[in-house]
Amino acid sequence: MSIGIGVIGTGVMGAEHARILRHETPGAHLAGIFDADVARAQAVASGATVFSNPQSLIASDQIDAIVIASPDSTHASLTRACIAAGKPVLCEKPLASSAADALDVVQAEVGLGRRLIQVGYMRRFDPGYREIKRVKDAGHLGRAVLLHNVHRNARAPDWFNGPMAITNSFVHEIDVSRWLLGSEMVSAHVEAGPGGEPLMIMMKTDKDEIVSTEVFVNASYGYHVHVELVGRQGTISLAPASLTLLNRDRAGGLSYPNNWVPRFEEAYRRQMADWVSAVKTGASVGASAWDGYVASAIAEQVAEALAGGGVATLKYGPRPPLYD
Ligand code: ISE
Repeated sequence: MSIGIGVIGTGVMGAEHARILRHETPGAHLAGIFDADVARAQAVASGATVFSNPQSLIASDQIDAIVIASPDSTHASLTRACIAAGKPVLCEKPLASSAADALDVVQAEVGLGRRLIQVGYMRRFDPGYREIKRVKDAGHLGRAVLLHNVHRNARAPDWFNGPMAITNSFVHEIDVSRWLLGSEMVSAHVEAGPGGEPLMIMMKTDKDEIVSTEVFVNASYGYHVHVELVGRQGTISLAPASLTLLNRDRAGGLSYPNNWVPRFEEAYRRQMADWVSAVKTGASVGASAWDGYVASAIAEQVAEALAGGGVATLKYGPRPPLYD
């Protein structure tokens, strides 16, 4: 049986999720679309029902599960509406635009007593990151001591404001570092470069590992994400993700995409396929609402530290048993 998916929001990510659902996801079909911009919704729908508001999409009996890809500030309330309707959700990161709102979502899911939410931290599905985790978990590197992350965007979109390099971009490293290391972050130190960027963030984990991250959202040359995990017996890092090596003008080089969609194409595809399978069986995969809350809570405290003394002792509440 094919399950009907509704997509809320048809910007860069919503349009990509709709495309993946239409062309690359066996067992599911794009059944409905909502976007505040009706023309954009219609352009992405190609045959799927265009709803006039997100509430009617969530309530519709054509819709079995929902992908939320609308602006960050709408994620928490829409996710709560899906929980109230008892429908599974793949919510783009971040889960909410504040830690309090993210915790409200967690509490709604705990109140329901079963997991319906997956947060779109898609790096967990990227083949390179997965291989790093496999090698580390197999013990091939010895004890992990350091994780170096680099997160560069060619340029920040117009709607990016103040702390979004942390709350919208750095949240990826918070999530993927917790996932790779299987550790919790306990403290953070953040510094900004000249004019406010790049940001350099150093976190310590509950196992004393160091996690360093450069976040540079206006790095000009292209979209570039890198990580190296350092263990006592060896290191492992992502190989260049370039599809080509271009030789001209007496030089040769790799290429970088303009944004994250081509770089993480395979991760987005696998994320959708695994989510659809999980929806069918009632299993949970990927980042949970709890993971989404922790990422947003750390991001908020790092953003406060940036505006203050640069240092934070990270705090978040105890994990409810639903997420064990
Ligand atoms: C964007 O929303 C993403 O998720 C990208 O992966 C990230 O690199 C970018 O900075 C975010 O704005």
